Amino acid sequence: MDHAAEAMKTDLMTITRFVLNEQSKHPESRGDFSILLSHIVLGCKFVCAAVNKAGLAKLIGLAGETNVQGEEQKKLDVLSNEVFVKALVSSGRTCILVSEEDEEAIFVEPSKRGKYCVVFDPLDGSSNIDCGVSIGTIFGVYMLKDGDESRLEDVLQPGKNMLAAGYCMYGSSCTFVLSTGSGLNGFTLDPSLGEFILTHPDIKIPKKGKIYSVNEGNAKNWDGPTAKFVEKCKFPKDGSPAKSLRYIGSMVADVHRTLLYGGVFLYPADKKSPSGKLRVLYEVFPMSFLMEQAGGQSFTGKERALDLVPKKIHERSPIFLGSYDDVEEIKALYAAEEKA
Ligand code: FDP
Repeated sequence: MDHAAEAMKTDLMTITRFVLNEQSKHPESRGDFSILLSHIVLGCKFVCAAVNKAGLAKLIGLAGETNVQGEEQKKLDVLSNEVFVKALVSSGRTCILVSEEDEEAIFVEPSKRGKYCVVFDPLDGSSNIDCGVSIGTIFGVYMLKDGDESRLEDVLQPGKNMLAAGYCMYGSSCTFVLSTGSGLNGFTLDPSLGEFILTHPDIKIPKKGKIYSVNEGNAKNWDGPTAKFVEKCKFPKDGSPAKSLRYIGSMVADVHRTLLYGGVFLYPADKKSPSGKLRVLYEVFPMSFLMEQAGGQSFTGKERALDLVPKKIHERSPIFLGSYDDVEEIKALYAAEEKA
C-alpha cells in the first residue's frame, strides 16, 4: 500500500485549514482575513450550485422569465451579485464593495463595517451561461488606506497594493484559485464534503508557452504590436513550432488554462475599443496579481498592469498576461514601436 498517498487522501488540506495555517505565521493577525475569505468561499459555493442547476432552468422556468409556480426567476448574474454583496457585508469585515453589476460603489453601513475593500465580478463570462461553458467569479482585496474613514480612493489604488486576489471557476469541477501575496494555490470543491481541498499547490506558470489566446475576430482593428505578435505565434521565423490558438471567451477559463499550461492571454486595445474591453479593478488587477504570483507577467501595452492607477471604478484596460518569456516578446514589440 502507498502510505504517503493514503495519508494524502485522509489528511485533507481544506481551504479553511490552509488559510488558518497561513494566519498562524502572522502572530499579530486577528483572523479578520480568514473570516472574510470564508464568506467569499460561501458565496462561491452558492453560485456553483446555482450554475450547476442552470441547465435545468428550462424545466423550472428560464432566468428572467416566470417559472411554473408563477415566480420571477432571477438572472444568474443578478442572483450571484446579491449573494456576494450579502455575504461580504454580513462578514462584518468589509467597508467598500465594487461589483461589476453595480454602477456605484457600495459603502457598508458603520455597524457592519470592517477594514477590507473588495472588488469583484460575481459572474464573469456570463454570455457563456446558456451553452454550459466554464464561467467564474473574480475578486481582489484591498485594505483601507488609513484610519476608519472609507473613501472611493481606497478602491482606486494600483493593483500592486492588493492584499489578496482569486477566482472561482465553475466548470467540469469547481476550482478556487487564491493568492495572499506569497504564491498561488488551487483548491477543488469536493461536492460530497462541501469543502474546497488543496489540489494545485504552489502553481507556477511555464516560463514560455505553446498557446496564444485572443479573440481573432477583432484582428482588423488591432494595433501594430498586437498584429505582429499574433503573426509571430502563427508563423515563427526562428524555427520554433507555431503556437496553438485556444480561446474560450470566458476570462476565468482562459486565464486558468494559461496558468496551468502556459502561453499568453490577450485582450488588446483596438480601433473600436481604444481602452480594450476588460475592467481594471475586478478583471485586470486580480488576474495580473495571480499571474505575477505564479511567475508570469502582465502588461497593458504601456506598463506593468499592477502599476496602473485607476481613476474610475469601472475603468477598462488592454491586457497581455501569461508566461514570462511570451510577455517579454510583447513588451519588446511595443518598445520597438515607440522607438520608431
Ligand atoms: P462576457 O462578455 O461573456 O462577460 O469581460 C467579460 C468577458 O466575458 C470575459 O470573461 C471574456 O474574456 C471577454 O469578455 C470575452 O470578450 P469577447 O466576446 O469580445 O471575446
